[in-house]
Amino acid sequence: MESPGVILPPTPEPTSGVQAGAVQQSPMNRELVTWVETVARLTQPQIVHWCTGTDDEGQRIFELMLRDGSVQKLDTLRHPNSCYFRSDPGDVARSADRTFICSLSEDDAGPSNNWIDPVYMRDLMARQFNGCMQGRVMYVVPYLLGPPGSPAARVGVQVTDSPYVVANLRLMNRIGRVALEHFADQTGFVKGIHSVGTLDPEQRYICHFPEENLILSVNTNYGSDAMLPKKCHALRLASVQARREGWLAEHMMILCVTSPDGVRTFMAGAFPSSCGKTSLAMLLPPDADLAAGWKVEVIGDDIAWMHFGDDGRLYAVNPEAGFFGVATGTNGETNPNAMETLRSNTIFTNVAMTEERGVWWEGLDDDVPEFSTDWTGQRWTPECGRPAAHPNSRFTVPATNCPTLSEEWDNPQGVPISAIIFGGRRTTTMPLVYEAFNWQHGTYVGATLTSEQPTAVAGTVGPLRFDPMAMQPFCGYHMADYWQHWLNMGRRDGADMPKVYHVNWFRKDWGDRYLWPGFRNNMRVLKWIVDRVRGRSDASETAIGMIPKPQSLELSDFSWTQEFIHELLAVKIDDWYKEVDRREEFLSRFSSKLPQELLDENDALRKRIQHAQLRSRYANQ
Ligand code: GTP
Ligand code: SPV
Ligand code: MN
Repeated sequence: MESPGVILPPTPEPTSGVQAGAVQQSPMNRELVTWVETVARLTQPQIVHWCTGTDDEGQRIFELMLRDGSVQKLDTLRHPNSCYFRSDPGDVARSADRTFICSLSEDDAGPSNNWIDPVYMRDLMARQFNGCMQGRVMYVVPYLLGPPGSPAARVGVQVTDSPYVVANLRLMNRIGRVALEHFADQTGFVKGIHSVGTLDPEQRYICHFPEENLILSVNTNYGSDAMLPKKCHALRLASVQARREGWLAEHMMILCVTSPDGVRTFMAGAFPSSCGKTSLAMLLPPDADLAAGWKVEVIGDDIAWMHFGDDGRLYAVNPEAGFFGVATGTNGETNPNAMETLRSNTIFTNVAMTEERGVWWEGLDDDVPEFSTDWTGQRWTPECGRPAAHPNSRFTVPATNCPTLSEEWDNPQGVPISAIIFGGRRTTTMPLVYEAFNWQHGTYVGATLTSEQPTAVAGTVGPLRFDPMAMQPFCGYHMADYWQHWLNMGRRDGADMPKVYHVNWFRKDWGDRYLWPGFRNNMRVLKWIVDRVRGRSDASETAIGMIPKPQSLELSDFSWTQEFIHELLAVKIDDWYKEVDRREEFLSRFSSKLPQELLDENDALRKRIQHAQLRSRYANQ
């Protein structure tokens, strides 16, 4: 039995007068200590380790994992301070069907969540956790979500028996002392218990108890099913809290576009998992735009918490402090800023490791290693017929690694959001970009967001799935109540809501080729949005919303053919009839609680399409 080192007393040593005093005297802090003692009695670890978040502690946990073989050190020249981890082959992505919302009433969870009775589930989880940490270290990780000193920030504590999870939390979150210092100011904290357990997928449970601010997770060691501050706290529980308190907890990246005149425009964007949030947040503008003085900077790549400011605008903070990004497909062309970001202090999960202790994944480069160890731990050669990296392989890095991190990223007040962008993977129907008419229409656009998720087989397209606001897997309560909350936000006295957009980088032609080159070129769409929110660009009104006039997309330096542009911006009546029918069927699943406004929007859209059809018929006569 090895311990990572010093076992700290539950209350940290005072560092400076007032703050440290507050830590020790806070009733929250006492509640925390009592709760941790209760958890330890249940799980029976040999050692309880309170994480301080210091570099020294991180180093010792890293060395411990190296010694027990759970991670491998990468080449120190090419990947300073970085390591390689493989998870169990049955534990490589979020387990949506093992994720439960255990609200007191089933109706509060709604039709889009798995609900289980909280009393039953607590009992089941108590049996899972009983003695599960015997002979091992129980880490206690206090964490702060949001910038230090921010009125939007919230605290929580995750107890875990996984050093790998602690290592990830260190990179992804503000943990340890800085978090404890914020406990005094808070009226409550989220409690999370996690155990790696047996990793048996049949016995895996990721459970949320919104009334108790409690998360229980067992038999997983992967991603946000095990790193509880991310999706479990910052989205599922926070969404419930946000509704109660009048703010929004969203699955959105946050970025800042600076125009050549120095004006900054902040945008938030919701795209379903693996549909382009990190890529857009880290976007590198085309050379001509860089030369003209345009700049794009990242504030967050996955989650946004948005509160009203005194001026009635929505201000966003990123509750996290690091990125857990998709590795597969990331390269110097698709995301050069991500490649810079992961040069050091990175945990690579489920990629391939080369014989020189480097990393490789499909889509990284053409320098395919002759031999490597694949994500399952087997010897891999280019001829072996298996992928070297798992399609959902990931990198974990601190945000401060990113060369384009905005200086506003930890502004306690957040950044004022001028535009909210929704987007999914759609091979047909959805134009490159359109603007919603107003907040209610924008809420409808978000509520009916769909994507064709790629399947595990490369090159194929999955079925069309609704993923409202990209929150289908992450909304901790009834989806229809959530839509009502969005509508209510826009009706608040003095509210000055962002404009809402829908984008699609994935439209294809008959030959199954993307019509849009994407990536850096998405800047052309961001610039149009900047112009729109600054009132400097016109648009054509169509049945579905406002669409750029081709000349306003600034495509002059662009070799893309005019036909493609025309096709990209086309609103095809037949496709939209099908779309409206699909949406009506989807919305009707929420019948009892569905806000009437969303049905009204769907009907209004259908009428506008009918008008457009008539108009084009007469025009052709
Ligand atoms: P999560 O971390 O799962 O929430 O994913 P994400 O939304 O951050 O997606 P990410 O940016 O990691 O992109 C996922 C995949 O989409 C990657 O394979 C990207 O290469 C691809 N992608 C992103 N932007 C574009 C684009 O403009 N065009 C095309 N064709 N692919 C893109
Ligand atoms: C997502 O699926 O949206 C992710 C990956 O960001 S995970 O952290 O596993 O949720
Ligand atoms: Mn995500």
